[in-house]
Amino acid sequence: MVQAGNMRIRILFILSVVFLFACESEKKKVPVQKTAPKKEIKKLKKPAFSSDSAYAFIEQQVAFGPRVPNTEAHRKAAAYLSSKLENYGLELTQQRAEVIAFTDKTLNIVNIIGEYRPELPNRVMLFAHWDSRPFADQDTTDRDKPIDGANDGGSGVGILLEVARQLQIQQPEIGVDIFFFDAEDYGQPSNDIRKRKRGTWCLGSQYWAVNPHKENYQPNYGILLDMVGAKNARFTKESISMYYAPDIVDMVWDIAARLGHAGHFSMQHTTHVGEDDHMYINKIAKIPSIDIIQYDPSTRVFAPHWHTHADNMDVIDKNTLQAVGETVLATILEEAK
Ligand code: AHN
Ligand code: ZN
Repeated sequence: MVQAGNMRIRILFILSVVFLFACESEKKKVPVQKTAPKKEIKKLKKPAFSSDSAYAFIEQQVAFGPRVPNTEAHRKAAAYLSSKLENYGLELTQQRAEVIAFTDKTLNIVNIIGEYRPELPNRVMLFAHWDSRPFADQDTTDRDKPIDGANDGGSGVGILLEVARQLQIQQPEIGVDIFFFDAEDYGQPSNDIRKRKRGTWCLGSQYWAVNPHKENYQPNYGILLDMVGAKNARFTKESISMYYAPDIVDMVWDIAARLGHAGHFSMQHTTHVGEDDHMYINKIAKIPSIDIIQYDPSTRVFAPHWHTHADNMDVIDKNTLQAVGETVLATILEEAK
């Protein structure tokens, strides 16, 4: 009896000591927990990338006039883009084809491809569309006239030309393929009176996905740049990219944050924003691919200038070009490690 009572007191004593310690350590934790736990962001060195140069490449494209298939401006721009890639030491392929637009018109298109270090098996695919929209269906005036497409078309190509220039300077040990797809933006407008047709957008990438320029072409992944040059652009995590290649989206967005570009690369997800070149690259070519594309979830539009005549050099901003260019280049340099 006496022993049992003693035991009870001992256990009580031990329990209260444990409790006291627990309280002590709880107290100690309090001030630490007051401020939200900060996630360590491992900073990344900014790679050399010139937004002045990317800007000049956009200006040059716009100067040809709208790059609409079957026009003189389109032919001149194709020659310019091809010679640029070749001059930066990339192996050039011009894939010419005839495709049928939603208007039943035959379009003479050319996909322009430049390969950096074509012999290396470790590769990344970068792409953008180089054509500009033949009409301004989202505008209030001159809807039947083609647009400059400084942002929609010009910006992605401008950044990728600067990436090509930097590859030649920096010589990283990785294969990179730069694709300029044609006739992405010849799609049927939503307000068109004709019967709705399917698959009228992305004609160049659809053609290439069915007819690749090389056998057994299998890069690690693809990154599409679409409307990547406007002031204060925000790139949300786009739904087709998140369906086919969520880990690539997360990786690229993480690299952007580590470079200090979290302001442009938003953690917000978007619902369906319409088909784009990466859809066919994922679906048909089976290359996991993501789209860096400006989208504003609050207004549910890409940008106010989208498919209007306001999509000219005035909307292009070097800060955005710099953020996207650095992010893409840093991703390649990390992949080369
Ligand atoms: C559609 O509007 C169907 N797709 C958006 C892709 C796009 C158009 N990107 C540039 N222009
Ligand atoms: Zn467009």
